[in-house]
Amino acid sequence: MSTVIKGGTIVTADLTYKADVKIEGGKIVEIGPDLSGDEVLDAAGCYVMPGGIDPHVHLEMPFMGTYSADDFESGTRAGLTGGTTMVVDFCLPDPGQSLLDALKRWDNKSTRANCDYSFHMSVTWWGEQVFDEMKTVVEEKGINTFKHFMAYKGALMVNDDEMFASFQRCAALGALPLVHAENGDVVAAMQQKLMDEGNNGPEGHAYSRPPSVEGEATNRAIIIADMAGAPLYVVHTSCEQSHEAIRRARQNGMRVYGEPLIQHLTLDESEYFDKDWDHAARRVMSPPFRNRQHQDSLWAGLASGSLQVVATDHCAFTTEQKRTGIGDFRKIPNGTGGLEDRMPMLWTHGVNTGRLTMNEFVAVTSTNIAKILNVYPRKGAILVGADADIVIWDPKRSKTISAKNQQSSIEYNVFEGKEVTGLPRYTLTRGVVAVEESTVKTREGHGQFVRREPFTAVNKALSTWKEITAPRKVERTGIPASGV
Ligand code: DUC
Ligand code: ZN
Ligand code: ZN
Ligand code: ZN
Repeated sequence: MSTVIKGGTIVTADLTYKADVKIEGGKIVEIGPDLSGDEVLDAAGCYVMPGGIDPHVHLEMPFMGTYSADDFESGTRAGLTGGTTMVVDFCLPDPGQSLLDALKRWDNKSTRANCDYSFHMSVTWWGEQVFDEMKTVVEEKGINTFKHFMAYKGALMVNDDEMFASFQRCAALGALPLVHAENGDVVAAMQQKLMDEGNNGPEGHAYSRPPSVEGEATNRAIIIADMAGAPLYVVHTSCEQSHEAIRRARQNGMRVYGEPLIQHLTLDESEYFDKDWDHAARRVMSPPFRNRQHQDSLWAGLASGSLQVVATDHCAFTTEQKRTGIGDFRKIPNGTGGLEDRMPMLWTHGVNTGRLTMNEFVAVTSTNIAKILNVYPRKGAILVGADADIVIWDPKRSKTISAKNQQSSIEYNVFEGKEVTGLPRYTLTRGVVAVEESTVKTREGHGQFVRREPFTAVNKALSTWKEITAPRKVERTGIPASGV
């Protein structure tokens, strides 16, 4: 049984050209003019692009006393509806818990996924057991990325010495460290101060996490990674201070990557000053939304290449869950949704406005991510031999985003009322049509775990070759007698 995508224009990270695409056994088997097959998908007037990869989601995650509301079924259904064909979720061991035990929980819940998926492993504590298990995680479990929280003091946060040890371990294993970069000590102190002053509403969340605490932590993580001889990936880069640190590091030859979220690119801090408590609390996430200047910085970074990836940090909570934080913003579960809307919102606000080319759109939603996470060209490519994870994108299709017809299981949407132009006509996951215009045909359990192999030495940070990581022994003479 073969499928042919006919009459479309292929758009990849570096090329735009007219050709048909033939699929068999879930893979792309031929690209060229006038192909025929058993089933034909009409792509006239459409762009044929690699399916989106969302490298940052939290599905059914135990967090802040509850569980994020979308699971692997509803989350991947939402993703596919918006053109995303692979997600990477964060396995989150409790502090003190075995990484491998935590992974068993993630293996169980991910069996319901509608599209392919992978995991990052979180390092939420440090010790010999973590050091040992990291090797098994990389070599046996096919996970080559480790996330570190510099915030969430007293819960998930790791200290600088622990990060340094873990980054060195990553370097030795050919793994890429990730950081949630916010100064957790300062955030905790600011939160307490705001509460003491009677500032307990959701706006207190934003006041306690200003851009400078993110910029400081990003810079600190970059220096620690460089000292450890490791590259670094900074999740949810939301502000100029953090972007600046990444830009500077890259100019100095370090492999540092930055990941803005679609929420930070398109929504701003005024959302927290909406009079309605629910409205503001639904938008509480870390880092919080920023002002227009920070948004402009992120867009500029995507266009110039100093930022490489657009993700969602999809971590949806119902209004009822958010209300746990009435009277104390510190208890509002942090997180917003975005899986279904990332690609249409980025196309509308990026490509349609001229801020991004179509090829840049493909790069930041798919190809760059596949390369950084080491799954290219199996994912992120329209090439013979690649998985047929494809979105057939209709640049003329429009809709108004609304919770009324979304796939996510929560009852609101932070993008409510936004008009988007540019939506999938079809989304294919390994050759299977999962979405056809507004008809969702996802198959629960179709998704498979994607192994990600360790990186070769070539992808390690440049500092590996600097003298600082290989101290030179000095043969000294004339050592003065002590106590002189
Ligand atoms: N930030 C969020 O807003 N939610 C999940 C975790 C995080 O770091
Ligand atoms: Zn985070
Ligand atoms: Zn409102
Ligand atoms: Zn996250």
